Amino acid sequence: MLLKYGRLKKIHIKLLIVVFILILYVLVYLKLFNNDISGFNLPLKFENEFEAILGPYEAKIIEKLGNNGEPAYLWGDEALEGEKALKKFALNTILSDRMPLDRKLKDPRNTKCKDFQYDTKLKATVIIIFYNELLSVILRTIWSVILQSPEQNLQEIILVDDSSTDENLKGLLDYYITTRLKDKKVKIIHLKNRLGLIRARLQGARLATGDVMIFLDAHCEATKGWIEPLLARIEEEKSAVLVPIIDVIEANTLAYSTNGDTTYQVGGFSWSGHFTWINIQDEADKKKLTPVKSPTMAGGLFAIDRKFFWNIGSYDEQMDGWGGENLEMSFRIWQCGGRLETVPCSRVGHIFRDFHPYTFPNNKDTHGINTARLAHVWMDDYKRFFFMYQPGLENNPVVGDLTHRKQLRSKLRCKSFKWYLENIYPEKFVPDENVYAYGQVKTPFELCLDDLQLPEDKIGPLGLYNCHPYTAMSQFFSLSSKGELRKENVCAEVFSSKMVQLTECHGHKRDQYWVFHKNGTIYHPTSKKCLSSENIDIGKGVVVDKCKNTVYQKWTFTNINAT
Ligand code: LR7
Ligand code: MN
Repeated sequence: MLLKYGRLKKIHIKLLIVVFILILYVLVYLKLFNNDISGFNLPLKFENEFEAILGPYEAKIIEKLGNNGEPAYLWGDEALEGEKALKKFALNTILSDRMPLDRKLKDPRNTKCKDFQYDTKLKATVIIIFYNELLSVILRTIWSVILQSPEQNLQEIILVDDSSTDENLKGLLDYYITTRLKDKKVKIIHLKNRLGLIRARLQGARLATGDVMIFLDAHCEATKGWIEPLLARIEEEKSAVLVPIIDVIEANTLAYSTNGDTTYQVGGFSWSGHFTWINIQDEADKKKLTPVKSPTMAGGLFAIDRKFFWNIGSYDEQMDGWGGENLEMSFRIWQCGGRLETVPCSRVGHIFRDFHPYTFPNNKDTHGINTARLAHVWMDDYKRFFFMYQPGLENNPVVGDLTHRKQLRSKLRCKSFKWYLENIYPEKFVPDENVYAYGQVKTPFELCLDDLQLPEDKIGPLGLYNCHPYTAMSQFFSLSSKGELRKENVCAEVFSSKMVQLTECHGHKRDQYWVFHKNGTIYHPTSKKCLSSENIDIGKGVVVDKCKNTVYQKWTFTNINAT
């Protein structure tokens, strides 16, 4: 008996040691990942303090302000404060604080969407990351998700605080969750160090348990029926990554505005590495209201099967701060066998701000660096265009080690960027493909055609400037096989039968049609005139003039394709 008892005791001790080590592991794990899972055991002594803040705060809310997504206005001193806030935070914070957190919105969907029946049982984890966002805006985002998602489709909402410095986003937000959002399946983690939005999303994803993950920015409002078509589509196609139509919540009046219920755009990109909106090529697609192919996504709002997210390479964890992850994920999804689609029957509003209301550690150009990373990994030779915009990043050690991402690409046997361009985004203009000539366009006086730093998607003169010694995108022009003298999105067009401006390419020749002659003239058949640099000052726009034999009408392209 005694002996047995002694052995048992030994086993107990061993067990205790094992349990102790396990606990230690869990603690170390939590520390390692910088997570502090909180929000559930608040010290009681704070309760009264939080109530003392929340009570008056909630009492200030004006019922029906911003109801139905109508523009809302404040009066007197508050209106002035609101204007100041808009300048400071790119958001009317004063107004947001007075607007109901659960305001009602109109159903923005096309009426046909309302007839579709989705009976999906999939459950979503909604992941919302934030850094110093306004408390009332975050809460409105959460409330909209809770109120607009059927109980059976919502696994949980995970908030990831990317180490905000705003005090309200710590204890007060936690307190709100434990009291006002009790039993609403809302969890929060506070990261100990600021990780940037990419790694913050990864932290949320690691804790997710739903079948599907839906990522949202912290200043969104979901609308009626938003979640069902996303889940239903993933149920039928696990490798489909989906974006809703993203409507605009206006930063000053918080009005929820749409482009009507049939007009929407999908994602494209620019060679400078930015996300752009593009029109849908197939009009028939649009009318069907079924998911539509999208070459890229904006990045902030999307639904993805949880397992597929990990299998397809989640995110590039070495991407810091903000930017680039959206194009990286878009290219990767398409090239590695997935699909990216816009779901027109799902609509979510997003507050579009004119500037970042937050700063970045060390002022690093994270968008540029992250884009250089994705260019090296996914764009093959086509990265040459991006690096024409960012020559300083091409071989720069700040871009970091790419081994893992390149390994991922070969492990998943992903297709080439050329395949992506040809099959997924055939409308994308490649400055040196399907062109007669490209590069710098020079006069005999070493002056070059120049876009004069025209911002993307703006209209401006086709300028003349001293030729750069290196190839820079501002002096990179193409004479396309359609006879356009163009850049990525803008074409040279004659107006007032003399001036030449860069404006959106329309693809119908006419005033945007040019012919390059062997004698060096660039002829404009519609006006029967020639491109001329005569009497044009540096930094000003070129013109078309009566064709004559003069040096001012001679041009040379750096590269001419054999015809
Ligand atoms: O260091 C940071 N840590 C964060 O957690 C910086 C930001 N964030 C949070 C931030 O609080 C917000 O919730 O990350 C989210 C996105 O930041 P925004 O709202 O400042 O970004 P954005 O809306 O201007 O930018 C778009 O592009 C980004 C590129 O990295 C992200 O992908 C954003 O999610 C994305 N937003 C959208 O796609 C919404 C539609 C806008 C368009 C077009
Ligand atoms: Mn945003």
